[in-house]
Amino acid sequence: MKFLDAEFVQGFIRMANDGWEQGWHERNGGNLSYRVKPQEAESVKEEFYPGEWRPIGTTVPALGGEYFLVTGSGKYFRNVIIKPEDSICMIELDESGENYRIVWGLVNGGKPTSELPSHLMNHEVKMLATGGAYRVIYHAHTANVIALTFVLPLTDEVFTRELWEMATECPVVFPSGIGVVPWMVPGGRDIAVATSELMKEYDVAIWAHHGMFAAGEDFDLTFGLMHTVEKSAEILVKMLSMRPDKLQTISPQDFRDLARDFKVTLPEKFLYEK
Ligand code: 2HA
Ligand code: ZN
Repeated sequence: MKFLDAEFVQGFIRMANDGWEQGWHERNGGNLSYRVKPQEAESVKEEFYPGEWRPIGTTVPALGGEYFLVTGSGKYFRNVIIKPEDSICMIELDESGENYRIVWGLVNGGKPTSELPSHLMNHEVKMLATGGAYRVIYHAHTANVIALTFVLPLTDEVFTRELWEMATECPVVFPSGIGVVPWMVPGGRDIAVATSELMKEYDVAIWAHHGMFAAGEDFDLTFGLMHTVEKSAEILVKMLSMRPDKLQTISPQDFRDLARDFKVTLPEKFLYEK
């Protein structure tokens, strides 16, 4: 099978373009990774031309030998759909989970996303927590969530509760809540460790004054999660722009009733009295 015709590659390209069309990827902002299934890697391996092994910058032993499709460092989401072979790459990890090599893509040179340590550490946490079900990690520069990180306290409790209140579907779409990482230097191991700690509990982590990470089983669920959180943030920004307080909202008891009927568990730490 031709690499670019494979369904998982097409799904990856479509998701990158959807994110671009949402306005979440100015210049080279944001990055996307997908943990490739063994049969998918097998189906395109005729086109592999492995490069040099290089250090990941962190260690992900549980991911040894896995393949990932990832966006390239400095590459633009805007270009993924027109020149995927220049914008994205497939990488293979060595058995120790310390090194990677490019096996396809980035034909004009370059490296995987600068946030590779965060992507891989999040993948490792999610793979272990879900018995392998989660395969997608997505980082986007979502303007409304970023705006809120300047005016809301940077706690998991406040962000989760405020975003839950803005749209009834939210507690059903992200029942475990949202984690918040205070401002940190991006690109390195420290922010990767902080983010992957939060990913043990949540599917969404906000990076203050920077953007968001979302994790999920497939492209639809992960894009949909990012979209839902950002839309809820947009409603909150609109509401706060009209007036600083609410005349009415969804109450803690309303959330408990919703949880019962929709068969989700909502942690009580988010249902505090205000
Ligand atoms: O430029 O989004 O966090 C890519 C990024 C870095
Ligand atoms: Zn970023």
